[in-house]
Amino acid sequence: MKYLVFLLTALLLPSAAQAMNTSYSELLRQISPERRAELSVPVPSAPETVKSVMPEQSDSGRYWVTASASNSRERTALLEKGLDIVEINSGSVSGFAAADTLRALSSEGLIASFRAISAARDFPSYDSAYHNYKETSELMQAIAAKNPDIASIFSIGKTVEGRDIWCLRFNTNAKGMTASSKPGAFFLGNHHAREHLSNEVPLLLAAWLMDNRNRPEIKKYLDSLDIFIIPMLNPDGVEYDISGGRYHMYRKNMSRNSDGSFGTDLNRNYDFLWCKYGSSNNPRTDTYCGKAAFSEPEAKAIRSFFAAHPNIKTHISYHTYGKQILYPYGGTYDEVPSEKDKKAFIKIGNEMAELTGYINRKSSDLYVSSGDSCDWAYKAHGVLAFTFELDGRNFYPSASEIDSVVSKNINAAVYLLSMTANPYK
Ligand code: 0X9
Ligand code: ZN
Repeated sequence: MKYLVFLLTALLLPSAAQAMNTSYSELLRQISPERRAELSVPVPSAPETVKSVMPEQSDSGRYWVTASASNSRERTALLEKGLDIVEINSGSVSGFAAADTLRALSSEGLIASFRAISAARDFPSYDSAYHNYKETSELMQAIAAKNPDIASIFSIGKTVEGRDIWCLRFNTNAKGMTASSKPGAFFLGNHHAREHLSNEVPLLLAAWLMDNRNRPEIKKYLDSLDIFIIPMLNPDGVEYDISGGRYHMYRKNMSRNSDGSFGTDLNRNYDFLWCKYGSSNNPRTDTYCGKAAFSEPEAKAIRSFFAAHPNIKTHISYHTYGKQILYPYGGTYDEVPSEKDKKAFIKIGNEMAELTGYINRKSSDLYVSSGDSCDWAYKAHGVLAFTFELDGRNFYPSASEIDSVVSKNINAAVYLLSMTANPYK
């Protein structure tokens, strides 16, 4: 079975990945202000604009369209005419349309504005150092290919739109999905689509660990632990958020809801006090908890992943932003039942706060929201699970900020590795 997984992985991921540079310092060099200046990447002061010309009959492109619609009936009519509604505002909706749909809507006087979107789904040029799904997958594949004795890559499941959710694993004797009795540490990013730094931190952590694998103080963890890294849990949402070379401020996954709207908040979809507090059962809202606990394939994949790896002891789920380290519970003001675990959360969290300059606190101090992944991981599996709210003053910090955020978070992650074999020491 495991050979089948490797074969499929090799077939599914482009071979270009084999030749890719995986060096941590080179990855950082690519995002340095000097390098960006060298490449003369312009940093625009305003979002890029695309000249909009009504498409010809032969045009097969896609368009981002804003059309007028003030009520559910009008929105339903737009859906039936082929508009893929993504955002609903008062008096208008925005979404994707093929050229012929755009022409038809325009002839009925329904179009407020439109712009062509490039087939490529990518970050705006000034933030091209961030890794999109393809680049993330290729880099993970390249890291695994360069370190075959210790690293493997496998998919933990597929997203709503059918993308693989890739996991990199560092373990000297267990590869792919096979079980291991070594203590496990698990780093996870991008529950929320627009939180792109939360992909960069675990992704570059993986590159850094492999670059430094022979340093005795790192080798001892690589030899004795089972390390899992899933940098991008919600690639559908990420690809939507960066589609057309601009940001969409999108948070959720890409599930189609019964009212035609999109998305469940994946960090409200786990089965601990599901949909009780700080979440909404209105599908159009950003904090929609989904039809049921674990209704979403991405959350289900995480559930199966934890079930398959009961050796996992420690965990960080990366989010942005706020410079906080949050420990359970966040779904209730109640304390975790074990005094020993509470002490470990405070001690380990405080140490990681020292290393990052973040504040360590109980998650509910921020706000109470139930159904989040870390509460569930702790409650269901006893995992010492921390939510990190990384730096940034908004959801789109400049690529030049990646370096410092990643570096300090590597220190915190390595400290967590040092505590994984015995978190209570
Ligand atoms: O609300 C969330 O899911 C997280 N914040 S974010 O801005 N990244 O969306 C925080 C989760 C922390 N958990 C609780 N306070 N329950
Ligand atoms: Zn988040």
